[in-house]
Amino acid sequence: MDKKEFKKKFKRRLAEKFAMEVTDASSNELYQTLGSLMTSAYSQDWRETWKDYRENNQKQSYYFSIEFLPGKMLKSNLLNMGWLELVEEGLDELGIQLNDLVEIEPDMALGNGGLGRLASCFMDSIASCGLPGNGNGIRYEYGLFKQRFVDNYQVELPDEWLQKGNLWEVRKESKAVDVQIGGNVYLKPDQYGKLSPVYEGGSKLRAVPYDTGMVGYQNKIVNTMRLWSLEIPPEEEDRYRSIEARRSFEDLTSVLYPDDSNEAGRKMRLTQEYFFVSAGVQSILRYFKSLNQPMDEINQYAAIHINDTHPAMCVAEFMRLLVDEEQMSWERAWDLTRKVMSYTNHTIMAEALEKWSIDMMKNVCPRIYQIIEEIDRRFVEELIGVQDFDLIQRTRIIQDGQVHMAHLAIIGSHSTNGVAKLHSDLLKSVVLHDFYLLYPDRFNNKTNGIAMRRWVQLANPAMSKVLDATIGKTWRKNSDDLRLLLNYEEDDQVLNALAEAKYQNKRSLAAYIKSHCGIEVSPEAIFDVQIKRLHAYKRQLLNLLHIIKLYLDLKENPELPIEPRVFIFGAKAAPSYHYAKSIIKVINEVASLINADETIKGKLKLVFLENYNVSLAERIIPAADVSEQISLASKEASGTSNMKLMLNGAVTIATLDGANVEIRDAVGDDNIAIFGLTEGEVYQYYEKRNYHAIDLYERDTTIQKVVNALIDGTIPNITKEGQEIFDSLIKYNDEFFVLRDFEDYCAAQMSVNQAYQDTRRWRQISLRNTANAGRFSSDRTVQQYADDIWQIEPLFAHNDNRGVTQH
Ligand code: 475
Repeated sequence: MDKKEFKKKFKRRLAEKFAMEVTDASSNELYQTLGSLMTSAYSQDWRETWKDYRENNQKQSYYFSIEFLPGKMLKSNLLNMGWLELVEEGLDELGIQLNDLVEIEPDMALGNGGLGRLASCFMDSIASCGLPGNGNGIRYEYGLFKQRFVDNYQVELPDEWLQKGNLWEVRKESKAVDVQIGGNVYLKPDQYGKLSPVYEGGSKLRAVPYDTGMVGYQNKIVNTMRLWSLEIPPEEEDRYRSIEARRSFEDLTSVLYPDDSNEAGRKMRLTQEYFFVSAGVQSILRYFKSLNQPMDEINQYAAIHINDTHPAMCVAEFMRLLVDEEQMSWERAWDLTRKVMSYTNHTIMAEALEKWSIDMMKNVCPRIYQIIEEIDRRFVEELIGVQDFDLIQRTRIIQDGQVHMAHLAIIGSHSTNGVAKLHSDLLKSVVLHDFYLLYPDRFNNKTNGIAMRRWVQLANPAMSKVLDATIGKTWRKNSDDLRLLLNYEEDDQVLNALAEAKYQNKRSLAAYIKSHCGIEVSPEAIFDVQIKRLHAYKRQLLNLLHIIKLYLDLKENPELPIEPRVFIFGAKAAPSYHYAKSIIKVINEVASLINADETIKGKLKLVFLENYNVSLAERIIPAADVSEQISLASKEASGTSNMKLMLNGAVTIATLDGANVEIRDAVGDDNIAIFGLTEGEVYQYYEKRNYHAIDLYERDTTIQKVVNALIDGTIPNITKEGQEIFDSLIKYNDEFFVLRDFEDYCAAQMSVNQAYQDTRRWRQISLRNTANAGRFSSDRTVQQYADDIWQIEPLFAHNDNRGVTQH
């Protein structure tokens, strides 16, 4: 399609859909028109991709995730379709700004943070690598809450993302399945004495899939992200006549649980989990049966991936369908289940390790509980006398009245992976050590990655242009080619061009900050960024204490030779996470104090941007000079904002945690500021129980001064919150070693300050960060999953020109 044709089609579609001309149409009508042109254009490829998989009996992977966090899809789809430039120019000629239409699309925010965003980066990469893989999740009516600040406190508003409809989804009524919830199940012998389940009571839920095309990068592949929506089956209408009954039914899948890395343990959450697990597994089996292949070979057609433990019931549901519905023997079914399933662990935080009480599970999915009980019984039976008794007790699925979901996922699958080298090592040596003893071959690492297309090509067109002009365009397909940039680290023209692109991005972020927060910030200042969920272990508090220190130092000596700095935060706190909300309040109050204080001559600014989400990340990241990755070593499984920021040329201040370790290896010690305890030192403290925060506080006058500012009235309006945080450090012994790492952190900050003063050197460091980021592409990550875990291959062209781009 050329520009002329696009304009013609666009005008025609607008006339057909709305009976309008461009000049009369609203942005929303124009957006709908463009979207409809796009979906009808890729639908053909979508159908053909699907047909090709089917006709080739292609093995497919199914990524089960309770969260997906795609953000906006308009530009990403345009880019992957190869339409971006053409549409941008064509619209411009019609007097329409593409970016105005982009604003219309709500962020699709069916996830909390890292885990959900990773799932969406994978969806983009799986399609872009031409791999046959699908997503399976929940179509929440409300996405992650919208964050507003009122009196500097976080308040949460509902995210009604579907209000204006959703362009990209297709409701597939014909593919609906029913999910049985609750009731009683007992086993009854049939005429041959085989036990089959008989269900009594309970209710049937109708699961209706909404499919969204996952468009591959200029390769004609369109995969499917399938999200299940809950409906009342027509035959059950009578039970839901009253408004309350209807409401409580519909509530089941209407909201995403807003806790990141925390297990809420509510019955509704368990229902959500079983709902999308059962619907997804049923639909995989139904598809497989339509292929008329022997059931025994299903592992050659399907790989089911369990993204964290939330979908761990896939193991039991798959067993249920094979044993109860397909009459397969337990042993054969179990062998297949383990071959089909694989599992990723995303966190070592104890409070995130999912456990369900037996009672609740019996209540929500009684048959699944029976099957888990049998898996557990056989697990113990097999190991007794072979393995140490205590080891068996520690690894069994059911313990102390609770079902341990990670145990189910590990025992019922052939692969368990962590998400960065350090994390995978910790799984083997500490967190899942017992399982490593039992199944050493199942453990492996798959370091996370990010969708380079979104995080450079879309988010940072200014830098992308410089890259094209410097190293050619191959980096757009093969991110390892970013390394070619290293040839230019002494080339002032390139260094300046990259710096100019950064400056441009900083100017537009400064404009956003001005219009959204009313705060004036200078694009000449260092933009220092920490963007991630608010969590004690991520240590936004450490960042804040350093800011308070700088402020107090500047108050004492306004001539202090520091580079002007703008500290930028973006973070949501779980609504029930009281401590995290207190941190937000205090950061906001410190911001009010600092930003209004003229005596420090604008050397310091603090901006907490409201409602951090994927779209805001796309604005902040290209403008960042410094990336804060300061979690307590051993706590952050991987991190992915660290990768996005380095890719966009930010210099990282980091602890040796998660993927920071691999970022350090990629750029070398001179191009990153490492500080703080190592994971080994943290474990030493745990073992010896010899950390005493109060000693540090009493000994170190700087720490005293800074920490006292929380309670001595220096910062207004934080009487309660300041005390709470003060107590967490002093009275409750600083669980995350903030004070222990404080001095080292300040030194690292100082070294960054100095490096920035040498402009040329800073630009070189920045260039080296971008140049070495290629390995963190999620294209690489999903290819490793495909090769090592799922054993799936790209579809090769067998007719016409449906070629597949190889990476
Ligand atoms: C890690 N979320 C990051 C990222 O691997 C890592 C959501 C609901 C309930 C419980 N937990 C969650 C997470 O655990 C999560 O997002 N984990 C994150 O996964 C991708 O990069 O280090 O914290």
